[in-house]
Amino acid sequence: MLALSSRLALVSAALLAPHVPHACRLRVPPPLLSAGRRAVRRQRYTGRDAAPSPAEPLVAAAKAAAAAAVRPPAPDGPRPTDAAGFVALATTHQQLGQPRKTYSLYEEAVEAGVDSEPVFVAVTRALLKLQRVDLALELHQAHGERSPPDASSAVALMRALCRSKRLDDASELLASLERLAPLPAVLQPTPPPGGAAPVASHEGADHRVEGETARYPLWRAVHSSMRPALALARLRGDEPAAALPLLDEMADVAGAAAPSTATLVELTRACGKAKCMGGVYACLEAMRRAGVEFEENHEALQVLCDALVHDVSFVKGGVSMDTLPAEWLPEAAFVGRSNVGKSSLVNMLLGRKAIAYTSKTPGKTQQYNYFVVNPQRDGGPGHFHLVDMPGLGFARVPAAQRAAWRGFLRRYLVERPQLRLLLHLVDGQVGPVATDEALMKMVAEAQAEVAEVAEAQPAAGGAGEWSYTIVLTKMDKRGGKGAAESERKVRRALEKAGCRADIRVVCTSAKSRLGRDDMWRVMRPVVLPGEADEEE
Ligand SMILES: Nc1nc2c(ncn2[C@@H]2O[C@H](COP(=O)(O)OP(=O)(O)OP(=O)(O)O)[C@@H](O)[C@H]2O)c(=O)[nH]1
Ligand SMILES: [Mg+2]
Repeated sequence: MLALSSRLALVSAALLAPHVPHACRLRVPPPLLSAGRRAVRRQRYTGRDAAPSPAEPLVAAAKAAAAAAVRPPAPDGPRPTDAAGFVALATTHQQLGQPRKTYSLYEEAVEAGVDSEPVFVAVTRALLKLQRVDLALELHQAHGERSPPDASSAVALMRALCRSKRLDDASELLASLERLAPLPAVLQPTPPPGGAAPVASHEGADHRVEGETARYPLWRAVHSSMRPALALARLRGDEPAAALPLLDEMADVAGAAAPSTATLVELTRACGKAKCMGGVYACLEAMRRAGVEFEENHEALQVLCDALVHDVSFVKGGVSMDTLPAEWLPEAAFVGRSNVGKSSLVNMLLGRKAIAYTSKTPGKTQQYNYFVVNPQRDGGPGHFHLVDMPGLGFARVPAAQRAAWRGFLRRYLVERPQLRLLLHLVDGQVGPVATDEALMKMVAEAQAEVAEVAEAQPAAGGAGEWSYTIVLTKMDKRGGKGAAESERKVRRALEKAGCRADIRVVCTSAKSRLGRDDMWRVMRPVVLPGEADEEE
């Protein structure tokens, strides 16, 4: 706030400047205007016009300020001697539509030895307003040789390059800024004790690097907004292969350098449209690292699901090994006791209301129901099968039938090379029961058998091996404490059955959609099977 006397002086100056065209006069709020008028009237009434009054120096200063404010510097007048003069002149040239003259102001300011930073900012802004992104880029290159640009100018230039589809220039700009603003020293990886590999941590970066380096805002802008902006432009330009490395790098940062949730949601949607499944997974990872709460952010969850599932349809129901689809597609199978919520979870995962039939009456699903996801991808990433299996241990099914189903399941686990992921659903309220323990035992034996075969045939590259995950269902009925208790019970049962110790346990609810993001994380080897092959 200006002091009252200065405000009065400014008002008076506005009134006392009759040579200034009406439209150019200072806009003064009405209460101040009347205060100004009163000040002028008082001067007239007291007849002090002739003698210098104490207010006069102020009025003179305000007159000068008003004149400077209303009269932009003449474009061909005397050259400015300070940064403010160059900044004002940049506006004049921009208003006159003179991009070259605007550009040369920066060089002039450098030669004149004034503080070139504000001039650089003003000239960049003026050039972008004149839509001369080429000159703005040239300016950034010239300035970058002296010092790193300010973050907001760099972001504005990156956005303008993306808008005008100069994506190769945008990539070069990004690379040069990454060189100019490297990872702050405080975030450099430090080897943890015990000789483990060093890990770069961006968590809590804001807090730790405050004041450490002037380049920090630029480093942050590069990660949180410039790289995502370029990735988005690449996706929209139908260049998913060029977008993917940018998205993967984005997924590596967190804390201060993480993009906003809105940016990540927009990127996820664009990845879905560009059929870039790896990109969707990079966004999912970036959301995890940015701490996005999916339960509270249903939009993010829906966008994620829409990006991964364009199209889904029922294929067929298999009742024996010979009647399963012969097509080679990676598959994820949902298994568990009757009524545990398998069909409901298939619907929840796919974002469909009732593609798999659910029922309060146990024993609804009687065959291996195959659903094909994204058939238009034609064997590429994101084209896979989901299998909704019949419930195990249902008492009203004849014993012979139950034994036949068990035999079929055993063969399926050992002899089905398409199987990549077995999701064993356990009621989160009840915990594992005898049927679950029997299934865990069968899984441990089947996995050992598959691993033995894989070892005997190393040329097959581990074909036939699959991962196993426990999914706790109906967790909307249990609180956070209940989840920990259910997980403990599951871990004990797994150990007893001889299963591996690193098996994942995921909490879900088909009702509240809890755990849909985790389910998709678990589904990664099915959605992106090529990636797993590369790792092997
Ligand atoms: N509260 C709650 N109820 C659920 C949830 N998931 C499923 N249910 C209910 O549990 C019952 C059984 O669900 P289904 O999805 O048909 O179970 P299923 O495992 O496919 O059953 P079978 O096909 O008979 O083996 C239905 O009444 C569902 O509405 C959940 O997450 N929360
Ligand atoms: Mg079912």
